[in-house]
Amino acid sequence: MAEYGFGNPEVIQEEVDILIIGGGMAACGAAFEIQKWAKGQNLKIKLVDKAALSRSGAVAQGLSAINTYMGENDPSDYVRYVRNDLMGIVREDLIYDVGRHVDDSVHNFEDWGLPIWKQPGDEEKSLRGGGKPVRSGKWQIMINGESYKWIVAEAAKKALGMENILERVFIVRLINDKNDPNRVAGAAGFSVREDKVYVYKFKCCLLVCGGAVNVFRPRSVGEGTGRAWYPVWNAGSTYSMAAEAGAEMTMMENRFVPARFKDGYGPVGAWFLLFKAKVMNGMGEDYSTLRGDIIKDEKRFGKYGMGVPGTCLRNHIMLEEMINGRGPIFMDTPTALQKLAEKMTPKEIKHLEAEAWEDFLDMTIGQCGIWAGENIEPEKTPSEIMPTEPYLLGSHSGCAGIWVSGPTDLPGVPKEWSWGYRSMTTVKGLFTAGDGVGASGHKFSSGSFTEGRICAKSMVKFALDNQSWKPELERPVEEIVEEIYRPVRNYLQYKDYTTAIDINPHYITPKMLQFRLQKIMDEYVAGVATYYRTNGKMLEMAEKKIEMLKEDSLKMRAKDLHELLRAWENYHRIIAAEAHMKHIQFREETRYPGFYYRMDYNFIDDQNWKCFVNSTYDRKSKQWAIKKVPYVQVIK
Ligand code: SFD
Ligand code: AMP
Repeated sequence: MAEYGFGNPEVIQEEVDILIIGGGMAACGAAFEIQKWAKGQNLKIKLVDKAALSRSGAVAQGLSAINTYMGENDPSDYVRYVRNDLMGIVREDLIYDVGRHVDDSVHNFEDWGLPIWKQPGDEEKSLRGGGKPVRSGKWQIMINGESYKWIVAEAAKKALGMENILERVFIVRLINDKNDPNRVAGAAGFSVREDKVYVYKFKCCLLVCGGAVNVFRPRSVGEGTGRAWYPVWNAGSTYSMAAEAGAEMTMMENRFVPARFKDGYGPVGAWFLLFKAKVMNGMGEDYSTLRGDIIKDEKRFGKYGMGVPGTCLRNHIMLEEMINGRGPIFMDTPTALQKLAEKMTPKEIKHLEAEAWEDFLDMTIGQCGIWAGENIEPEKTPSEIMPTEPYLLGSHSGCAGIWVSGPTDLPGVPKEWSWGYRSMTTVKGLFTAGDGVGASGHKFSSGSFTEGRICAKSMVKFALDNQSWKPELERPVEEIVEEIYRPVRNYLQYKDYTTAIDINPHYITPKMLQFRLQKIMDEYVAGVATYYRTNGKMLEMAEKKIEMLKEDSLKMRAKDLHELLRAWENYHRIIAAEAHMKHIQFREETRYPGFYYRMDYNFIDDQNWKCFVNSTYDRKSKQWAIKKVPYVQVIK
């Protein structure tokens, strides 16, 4: 083994008070905030990220807008907006809490150097100083955000200290406490650059590894493989590690199927909201005006189609066009730009066209590649729009995630929604934020950062309240190391059995296993193959196949550290996928038409299903327990 160069990892063990797992928006929020509360307390705090902080997570490529900024708006109104968009079932206490704190985070971003667009005349004023932002929508403000993550990470690094940050370490598992199975005591992972395994003990941790991408077969296959809208390095780690530690999950049936510019996955928000573009079908019809009323069918959609349609319902109207042969769907960029240009000087028109490109250059550069490669000039040629493969996330326009303890100072919130420390999961010492928090979407980058800050405060309190407590790992370190390196062992032990290293009866490559997962999810669990449709029988098939896939996942091989990363990402995806499938199976209605359809219950059923669906996973028996939890409206 030694002669092969890797396979005998150095094991590094460390005890800290607080471990932050992940380095994205939520983690940076926590890193920025935590020293303020920990000052003088002699707490050891560490952050580990699988990638490099400056460009890790969803904001890696930058963004063009901050989608959650209150400004002149009332946080209660924000709650109403999120509730409507997520079809009535959300944790309003959590959303309100983000709403009342989020603006301070955005003001900090500007202080740190993020350029925020201002209304004419206000260019020199900061938001804090009363400058009025350019709003694309009621909640969204425009930024020049190519370096957004870089700027935020710099502030996080400065606040926490680079000596407390370890990059390129992938955390594989949380480890429960030896004496209290409902408590976390540690976490373990490996370096993606060196032959090293890291084992941490802590009093508490923040698990913020983003959502889950590439669980479903993507639309981009073959030469386009690898393109996705949400970041491919969000591999379900948050959901799987929390579930395996015993945390109660919530709304894992939810998913986000965004309408995006086809093939390049460019977001549509700026086009709809800022440029006021319209979409049309293949016949050039403004189909949402012509046939938008289909969502007013009360038997199928209840009252949800009567007001401003939520994101899934907008998708539903588009999907009906596609399914009935009236595609492709186009974003009419030329008309939108021409209308805006009517009162502009030639110089202003050039600037407008540059903004159209910059929207993508700042955030989804691949879309510019498509435009350039296909000779598309947006002022002349419309672009195709397409609903993507499903993503699991809790911070954007979705609400899959973990059930967490809420704030205690809001009237009308059920007592059982808060159990001590804000943002703690049902497992003692395990906190989450951003994509990790379920039943409360539409936080976006700014809200995720804000939730990280909220966690920082409560984690410090937790660590101080538990100062005399000593974490003890439930499992021996050697066993954990062997488990993490199992894919390497599979490879080293069997690699000489065949002459082609990818073909071997003793192991499966992570890539092939990922294809299998994506095929199952796509074909049985309402992926693009079936136009997002499934039923009880299809889910039963998926259940069996995922169970076998889980067994086979023990046979994944890793011929190098890169494959070891891929192997564990896939394992995390499988657990997240299983949770999603089990929740869809349990919820016998179609709560999110346009995101997925249970064809055997193809209607919204408020009478029986206006409730949260929560689950817990038993790592030892590999069984899920699923239940209904009452929804309570907090804000009128
Ligand atoms: O245009 C491990 N988002 C948008 N937010 C906005 O405010 N405005 C926008 O314009 C938004 N749009 C958008 C957005 C995202 C993307 C990809 C695009 C466009 C193309 C959403 C936000 O970015 C998102 O809500 C937040 O970033 C979520 O924050 P967080 O912290 O929950 O997740 P993260 O930032 O992805 O960070 C995850 C981190 O975890 C690390 N990691 N580390 C150790 N071990 C493991 N096992 C790990 N697994 C993952 C990652 O490296 C990363 O650091 S638009 O579409 O509307
Ligand atoms: P997107 O670019 O699709 O991720 O959207 C960015 C922001 O704009 C999010 O807050 C969306 O909810 C919002 N948004 C996108 N499209 C529309 C639309 N057609 N109507 C209203 N809001 C939208």
